Amino acid sequence: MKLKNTYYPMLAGITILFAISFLTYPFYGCSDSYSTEVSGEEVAVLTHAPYVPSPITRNHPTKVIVHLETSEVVRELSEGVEYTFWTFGGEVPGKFIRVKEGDLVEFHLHNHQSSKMPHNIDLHAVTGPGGGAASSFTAPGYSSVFSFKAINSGLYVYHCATAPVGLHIANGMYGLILVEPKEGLPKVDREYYVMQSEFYTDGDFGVSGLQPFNQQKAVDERPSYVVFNGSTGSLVGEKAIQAKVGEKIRLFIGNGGPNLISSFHVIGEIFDNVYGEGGTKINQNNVQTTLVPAGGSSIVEFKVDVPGTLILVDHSIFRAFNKGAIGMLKVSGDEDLEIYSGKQREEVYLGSTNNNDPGLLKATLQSGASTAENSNKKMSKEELMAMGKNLYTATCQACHQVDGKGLPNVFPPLAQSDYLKDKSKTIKTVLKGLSGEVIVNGKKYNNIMPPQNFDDIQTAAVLTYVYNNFGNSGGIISKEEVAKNRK
Ligand code: HEC
Ligand SMILES: [Cu+2]
Repeated sequence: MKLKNTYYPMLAGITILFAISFLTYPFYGCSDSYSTEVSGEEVAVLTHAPYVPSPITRNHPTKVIVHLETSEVVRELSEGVEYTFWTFGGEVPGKFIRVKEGDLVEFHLHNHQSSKMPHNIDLHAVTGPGGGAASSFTAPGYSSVFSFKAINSGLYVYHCATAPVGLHIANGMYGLILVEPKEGLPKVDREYYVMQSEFYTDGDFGVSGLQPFNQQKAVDERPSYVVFNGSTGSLVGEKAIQAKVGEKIRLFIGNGGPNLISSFHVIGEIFDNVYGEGGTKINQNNVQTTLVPAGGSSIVEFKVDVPGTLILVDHSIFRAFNKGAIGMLKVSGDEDLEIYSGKQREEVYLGSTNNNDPGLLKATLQSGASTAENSNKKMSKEELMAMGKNLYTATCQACHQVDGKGLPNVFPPLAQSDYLKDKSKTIKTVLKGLSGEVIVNGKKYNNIMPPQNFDDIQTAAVLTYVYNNFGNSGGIISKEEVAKNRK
C-alpha cells in the first residue's frame, strides 16, 4: 500500500514530462533535447565588429569563461580626426560575446596597466546588482572575476558603469552580449554586428586633430558625430559588409548612446523579421525602420533579392549624411529584373505646374538660373561669382558640402581637388555627370553624380565660384569655354 502511494505521483510526473517534451519538440525543430544541467567548460571566442561568433551548437549549458580587457587607445574617429577611446577589447564597440541560455558565465574583466581610469562592466544580461558592475570595479593593472547565470535569453548591451558613467560610455565603453535561446536562433547565411553611438568632440564634424571630449555638448545632447561601429567610415567602401543574392542576413544592432535613440533603416531593403528591442520573439514582419533605444538593441533579418549596395542609416537623416551614421551592405549576384528593373527610360518632361506661378519664378531666380539677358551679355567676375554662389548653395552643396570638403568615401572634395586641374574634364563633369571609379587627391570614390541641367552661363558661373573658393586656384571659366566642351 505504501509503495503504491509513492509510485503514483512519480508515474504522473513522468507522463507530464513526456507530454511537455512532445509538445515542445516541433517548435525546437531539433531532435536532441536540451539538457538543463551545466556540464563542461569552455573559453568564449569574442569578435570585433562587424563580426559575430558562430552559433552555439551544443545541446546543454556549460561553464563559459569570458576574458575581456579594457584599454584606452587613440584611434581615428573620422578621416584626420582622432579621439582617445576607452574600450572593451581595444576597439569601439566592445567585442561581441555569445553564450547560451542557462550557461554559467565566469567573467574576467582585465584592466590594462596603461589605463588611467578604473573600469567595470554592467551587462544587461545579468540578474544581480549593477548587472555585474557592483563586483567588477577594476583598477589599472588588475583583474576582477565574477560569475552569473544567463537566465534570460536575448540580445543585451553591456557598458562601463564607473563614475562618471556618462563619460565612460561617451568615450566608447559598450558592446553586445547575445544569450542564445536554448533552441538556438533560426539558421541564416550571414550574421553581422552593428552598433551605433555618438561622440561629443570640441570640434564640429570634420575638424581635424586629436579631439577632446566636450561635456557641455554631451549634456545638451548635441553630438558632432553619430556613427556605426566607432568611426565614420567603418562600414563604407572596402569595409562594407558583404552578401550574395538569395542569402538570409541577420543584423545584431546595438545602440550605445549615450543619449540618442536610433531609427535604424536599410535603404533598399525591408526587414522580414524584427525581434523588437532585442528580445527573443519575432514581433513584427515587413518593417522599414526599427527603433533602437539608447542602451538597447534590435535583431533584424532579411533576405537579399537583388544585387547592389544597401545603405545602413539612422533615418534621423542629418545624422547619416552630416554626422557619419552611414554604412554599406554590398550584395553581389544576378539581377532579378522583375523585383527591380533599374531605369527603364528617360524622357523630357515639361512640367504640369503653371510656369508663371510666382513661387516658381522666385525660386528659379533665387537658384541663380540664367535669364536671356544674362546669357547674352558679358558678365563680370563679380556677377559670375554671385550667380555661382546661388547655384552652388542650391545644388552642389547638398553633396559636396558647404565647405566643399565632401563626405569621406561618398562625395569627393571640391576643396583643393586635384581633379580641378583639368578644366575641360571638370566642365564635362558638371554638364554630363560622373560615375564609376574616380580618384580625387589619392582617394578612391565610386558613386554617381547626376548631370546638372545647367546652361553655359550657369556652368561658367558655378565653376568660377568653385575655382575661387575652398582654397582653390582662382581664375575664370567663361561661357565660351563651357560651350566648347558641350558638343
Ligand atoms: C547628388 C550629389 C551631387 C551633386 C548635387 C553634385 N555632385 Fe559633384 N560629384 C558627386 C559625386 C558622387 C562625385 C564622384 C562621382 C564618382 O564617384 O564617379 C562628384 C564629382 C564631382 C567632381 C569631380 C571630382 C572632384 O571632387 O573634383 C566635380 C568637379 C564636381 N563633382 C562638381 C560638382 C558641382 C560644381 C556641382 C554643382 C553644380 C556638383 N558637383 C553637384 C556628387 C554630386
Ligand atoms: Cu570605464
